[in-house]
Amino acid sequence: MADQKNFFISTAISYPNGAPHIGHAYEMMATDAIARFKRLDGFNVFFLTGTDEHGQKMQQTAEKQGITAAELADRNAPVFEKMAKALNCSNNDFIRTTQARHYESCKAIWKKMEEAGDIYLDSYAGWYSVRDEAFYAESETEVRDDGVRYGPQGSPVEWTEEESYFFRLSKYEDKLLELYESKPDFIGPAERRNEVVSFVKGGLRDLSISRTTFDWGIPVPGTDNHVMYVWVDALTNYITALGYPNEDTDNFKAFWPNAMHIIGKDITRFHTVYWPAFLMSAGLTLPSRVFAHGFLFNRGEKMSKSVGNVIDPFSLLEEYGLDQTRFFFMREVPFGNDGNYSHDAIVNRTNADLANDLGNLASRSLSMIAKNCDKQLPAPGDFSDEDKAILAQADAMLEKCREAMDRQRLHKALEAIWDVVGEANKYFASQEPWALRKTDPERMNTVLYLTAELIRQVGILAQPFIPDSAEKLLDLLAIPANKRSFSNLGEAGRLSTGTPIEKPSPVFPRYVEKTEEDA
Ligand code: ME8
Repeated sequence: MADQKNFFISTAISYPNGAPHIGHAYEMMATDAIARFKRLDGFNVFFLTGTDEHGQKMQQTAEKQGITAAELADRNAPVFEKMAKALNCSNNDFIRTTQARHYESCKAIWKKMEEAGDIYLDSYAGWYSVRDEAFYAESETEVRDDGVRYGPQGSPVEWTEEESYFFRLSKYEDKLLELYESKPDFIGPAERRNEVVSFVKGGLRDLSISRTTFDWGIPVPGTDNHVMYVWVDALTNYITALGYPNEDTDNFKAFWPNAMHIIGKDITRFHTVYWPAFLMSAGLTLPSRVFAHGFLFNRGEKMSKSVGNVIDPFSLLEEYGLDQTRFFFMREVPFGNDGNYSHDAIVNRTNADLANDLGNLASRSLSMIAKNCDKQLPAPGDFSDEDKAILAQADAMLEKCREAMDRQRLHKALEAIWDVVGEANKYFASQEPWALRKTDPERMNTVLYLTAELIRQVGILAQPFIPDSAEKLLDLLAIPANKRSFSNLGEAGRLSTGTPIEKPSPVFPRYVEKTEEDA
């Protein structure tokens, strides 16, 4: 079916109450890699990211800075957009929740939930965390030694009492449990799924979904003093971007039925409890999967000493390079787990996996072709068993990567690709084509042809993760633009004898430590 080939993927939309940090960058890079992977694998992809601009957190931060919340959003949202570009994100849209299209969409979903009989007026008295923009039951909070009461994510909560509209979340308890049961893939990874299931099994209380004590939000239709709770507004961004409230747009019809949300683990409850309940209430299709990644921590002292504030994603890119940064985070941190990063760890990955293993292999083998084979890919002779085995391993990469990427195991996909890089290095070293040049030039041709073919397949599969470098690698092999998708992997796109091969320019520069004088 045609619609099976469509794929929607989103990041969370970030609060622009400050400049973006590495956690935001991490989520964008990883989501971009999945989006690119799917495109190369033949899917029609819509990748969405953006900023979440309403709510009390934005209003309070703006007040502290002596500006309006709108000014704060206008100052920071462009920095998030700039970061998406700097990270080479292939997003199809960048949504800001202050846009007119989004007001329409939120009003429409609110009215649908109201028509379903799921919204009623009451008053809220309970704990609220501005930092998390979340209501918490008293049992989820604790008073610490400092006398302050904290919520489950470690942010302070304050007592809030105000008139509020409520959403009948309690009505959806069984339906949600049924959803988790019948669609075990709805929430990933498993730890997050288990947490959500036990939270819902613990009983759901109706949710306060409007605020009256401040006005930085989308007005509740038919009232003059309520603004929507920021999470009602924020979650709705995903369908706004596809054209909602018009469910007949091509994008809505094509993409909403196969939607995946990539988020951080701290906002799982909003995406896997509230959001599906709102959608069920409004009579809309649910996303097919919500995957929560872990948190990043900077553990390396050396990093901050030698480079300054590297938590800032822009300086990280400047210091280590775009693809180096993308590769490091995706290869090093199992997606779904928390992860640490440090200067040494980034340098190790950059120099070992990229510069040495892939970069050197490409430059040594392709230089030999340029020099010894008349700048043309030589014709291979018969393949030995060893040749056949390594080619088979390369041909099998796509299936392994697909399987890993379907579970959002980005690090496993990269591991499968770099296993082949490792094997290719061993093959090249053990075959000694430089020695064969004199003793058995035909065999040298076979070894060089095969090494180039391995690099081709690695280059094609590495594109989602390190797009610019993979492009350079494929350029060195003169692979035409229309031969770079995954359908060209394996037998289908084998390199042709006679392909022009110039002396290669380096693809992956080594990271060289700065000396005291440079710093
Ligand atoms: O939560 N490591 O926005 P946000 C990894 N506006 N990921 C991190 C992180 C870290 N140290 N810190 C934050 C919001 N994130 C809401 C989302 S979606 C409808 C509304 C992740 O700016 C975080 O988990 O606080 C979230 O997925 C994203 O960055 C934006 O966080």
